[in-house]
Parts: sequence; structure tokens; C-alpha cells
Amino acid sequence: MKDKQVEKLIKKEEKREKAVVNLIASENYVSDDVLRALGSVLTNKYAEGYPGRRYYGGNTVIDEVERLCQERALKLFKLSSKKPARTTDGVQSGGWHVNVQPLSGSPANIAVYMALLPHDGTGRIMGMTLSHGGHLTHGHGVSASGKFWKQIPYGVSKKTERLDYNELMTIAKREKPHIIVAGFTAYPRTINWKKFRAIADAVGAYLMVDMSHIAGLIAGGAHPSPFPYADIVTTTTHKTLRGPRGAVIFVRKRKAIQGRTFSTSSRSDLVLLPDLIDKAVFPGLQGGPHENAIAATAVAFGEALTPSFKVYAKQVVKNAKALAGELQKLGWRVVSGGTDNHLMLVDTWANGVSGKEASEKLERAGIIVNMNTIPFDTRKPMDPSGIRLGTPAETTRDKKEADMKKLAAKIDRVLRG
Ligand code: DSN
Repeated sequence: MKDKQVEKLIKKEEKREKAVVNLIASENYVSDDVLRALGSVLTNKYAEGYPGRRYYGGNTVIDEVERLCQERALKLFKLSSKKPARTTDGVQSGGWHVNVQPLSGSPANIAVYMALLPHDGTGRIMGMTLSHGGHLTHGHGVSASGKFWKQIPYGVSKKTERLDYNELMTIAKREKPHIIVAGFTAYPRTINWKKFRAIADAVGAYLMVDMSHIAGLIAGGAHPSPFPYADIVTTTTHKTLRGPRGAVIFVRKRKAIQGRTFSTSSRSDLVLLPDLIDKAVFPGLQGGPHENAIAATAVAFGEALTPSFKVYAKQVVKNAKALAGELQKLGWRVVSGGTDNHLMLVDTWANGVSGKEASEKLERAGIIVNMNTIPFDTRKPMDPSGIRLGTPAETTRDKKEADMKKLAAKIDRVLRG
């Protein structure tokens, strides 16, 4: 690079990434091909609009890039854009559409709310509360999702630290949300999508799944798929999916729920969900899509379609189970008693170490984690009771169960030191 200042910083970060053990549950290491696509000339092009319907000339190649990414996205999750499908509430759908333009997970989620919820302050999002493992964009007050719409919060059971679907049904029936969001950022257990669908059907709500954290596990067959049940599925592309930073929105080609879609037409019974979502992403929320990132996403989807990705996804879970099990043996309380996916929450405060202290001690020892609230935390988010550990990045580096055992011993030593 001619710019030696920036080049030096990139090299420094490269060195840091190589030197540390990365247990951030939402991070991963992309392939050289993903990096190559991200750093390509595709970044030069303006392409506002969608394939075949652009506002700028010169987009023939870009259209091919975006269509390829859409095709691979559908293929990866075994979806068809044509094949008719029926939701459990009996609504006929003409398959799935995917929008690959969202710049990242938060704008993807906001686009869904813009598309499907009223804009007059009366829209209700039933989402998991942040401190129990939900995401800011599931209706938290500091996010646009909680400023423009009202959150109907839900959490995990105090006793089991897992979802209590009966309790969720009670909340939904009482509060009548317009949309129910399932899929979390710090929930270590398998999610029962079918039960979420039944709750959504009981109150006539849309079921939106934010599978950002577990998308790679779903693609690799290591977590059940939400697609038979959801109306809309959002995901970031850079976590377990191991792609560039970005997001996609999958949406059923079905009509809007009557009286539940407010943004573009008084005849909601005639409105198709994909049209609403596409309009909300562009021109509703974004301008020109980042086609270099879309190309890199296509590369990542191509990689996730190979048999080795299935092996990877399963190993991520095996490693997480091994790490959680070993930490428990060493006397650390793991929230909900373990994990079914790629992450775990360790209640370090149960052993007198706050989450902040734990993450700082570990960083000094070359292990990168993030401090995290645990359900019913009595401490503050800036110094909570726990840490969140995840195995996607280290599994990309070929770590196996035996490595997790050694890692748990090191974590134990550092935290007790
Ligand atoms: N920041 C992401 C995570 O770490 O889970 C969610 O957006």
C-alpha cells in the first residue's frame, strides 16, 4: 500500500488477531476469497434499485453479482423462490424472496419493522429483553426499534434460565403484538420455532426470526431451521456464517396479514410481504448497496454450501459443549447448565469475579471475550456478572475438543489468579 499509516495499522491488527484466542461469539475469520471480493472494484459502482430495476447505468455485471448472491442464499437454506409453501396458519405462500442489500443486522431488522409495523407509535414488537439475551434491535429503548415502536419484553424463566413458551403465550395473548421476534444474541439453548409459530398464530402476529448468531449452525445442520415456521428471517452474514459484515432478509412470498400492514397501502390484503421489505430497504432506509460486500457474501454462501462447512458447524457446537462442560467441572457456573449451540454465558460473579474484571484479566492473558449480563443480573451492563464465550472463530482455526479442555484450564487459572 502507498498509505503506510493505514498499512501499518492493518498489519498490526493482523498480528493481534493471529496472537490471541478469540472467544467472541459473534466473530469469525473469513477466507482469502471473501477478502478478495470485499477489496474488489465492485466497490466503485452505484447500484440503487434492484437487479433489472436500477437508477444508474452500467449495472449489468452488478445485477449478475446480486442475483448470484440471492440464488446462493436461497440454496443454502434449502428454499425456493417458486415452490409454493403453506405456513402453519394456512396462508399460501409462493416460496421465498431474499433481499441481500442490508448493510448490517441492525438496519435489516429496522427495515422489517418499517415494512410491517404502523408508523404512528402504536406498533408493538414482542422481543427478548437485552439483559436476558435479546438484541438492541428487538425493541430496546436506546435503539430506533424501541423509540419508534413499543417493545413487549419477554425473558427466560428464573428457575431454568431457558425460554418458557407457556409464559410467552400468556404475554402474547395479553399484549397482542404485531410482530414476535425470536432468535437471540446470548441464548445458549436450542430454539423451538414451532412453538413460536403457534404463539404468533394465536394472536395474528408476524413471526420474525433473527438467526444472526446461529445462521451458520442452521446452514450446517447443527440447529433446527426456522424456515418452515417464520414469515421473515433476518441474519447477519459475518458470525457463524463466516462471511463479510452485512445482512440479508428472507421473506415469504405471502400476502400481508390483514389489518397488520400499514406502510404503503390501505388494501393490506393485496400487499405482498417481499414488496414491502424491498421498499423498506431501498429507498426506505438505504441508498446504494455495497455490491463488493454482496459479492463477498456470495463467496461465503458458496463456501457454506460445501460439505466441509457442515463438519465445521457441528464442530463449533462440539467445541462449545466441551468448553462449557470443562468450565463447569472446574467450578464455574454456566447459565442454564450448559449450551446447545456455539455460545455460553459464564456467571463469573458466582465466584466473586465481575464480568469486566474477568474480560480484562483474560485479555491480558491473550484470550478475548466480552463481558455480558446474565439473566436477572443484579449488576450493571458496564460491569455485569458474566462473560459470553463462543467457539466459531477458534473452530475456524481447527480447534477441537482437546484444545477446549486446555483452554478451560487456562481460563480457570487466569480468573482465579
Ligand atoms: N454485536 C453482536 C453480538 O456480539 O452479538 C450483536 O449485534
